[in-house]
Amino acid sequence: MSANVANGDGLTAGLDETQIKLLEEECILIDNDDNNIGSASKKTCHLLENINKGMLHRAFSVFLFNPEGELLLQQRSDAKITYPAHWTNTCCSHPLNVTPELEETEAVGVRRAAQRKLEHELGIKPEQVPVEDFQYLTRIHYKSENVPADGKWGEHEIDYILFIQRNVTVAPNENEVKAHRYVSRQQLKEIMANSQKNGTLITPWFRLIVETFLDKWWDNLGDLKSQRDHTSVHRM
Ligand code: DMA
Ligand code: MN
Repeated sequence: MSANVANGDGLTAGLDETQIKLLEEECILIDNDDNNIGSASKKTCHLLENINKGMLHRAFSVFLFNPEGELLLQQRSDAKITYPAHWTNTCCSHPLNVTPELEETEAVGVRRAAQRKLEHELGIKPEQVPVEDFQYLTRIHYKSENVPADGKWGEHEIDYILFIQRNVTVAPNENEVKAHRYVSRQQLKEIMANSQKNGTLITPWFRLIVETFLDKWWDNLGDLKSQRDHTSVHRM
């Protein structure tokens, strides 16, 4: 792999130091069927130059609901390298190339990574989000260029969709999260419908999920097992 990979010298000039450091994380490289084929740094995985050659990595998206059935949204911080200031689902990131997060049985590695990042981004204590409480629903294969467009960064992932309904205490990490709020289905519909008019930025993957699957899953919050599809990878 390394011979084809851009070193990215100078690519991070002017970016947030903490976020630059996080580019050293080692993500899991996969083929189109989500088979582990190696690893590469977060930086390498998110460079358009590599994405355009087909490089693909494993990711997850958490949708956390409170006991009232409202969804927790976050606004990404201005420091994020990709999609700064965009509103999105509760938490997104990547399982890392470390033994506990590589475990594929019942997607336990991805669920462990979700628990880790809910604490890192939103200050949610791991005991409030037990690994066994995350419902893995399905996988979405998705690609996009960064917004605002920079010609450098993008996403190309197979994204595990994880739902969890729990009463949690949120204490956001300001380097990651600018704002957060719970929304009802009606409030989310209004936010999405008025986003252009109001200048509300929405991540492309969250918009895709809202427009395709979210209603059906939200309808079935009390019986998420009925919504599981662990065989498909939805190409979007
Ligand atoms: C990447 O999220 C994952 C998806 C599903 C887009 P991210 O950019 O928030 O990752 P991280 O929090 O690790 O920077
Ligand atoms: Mn990614």
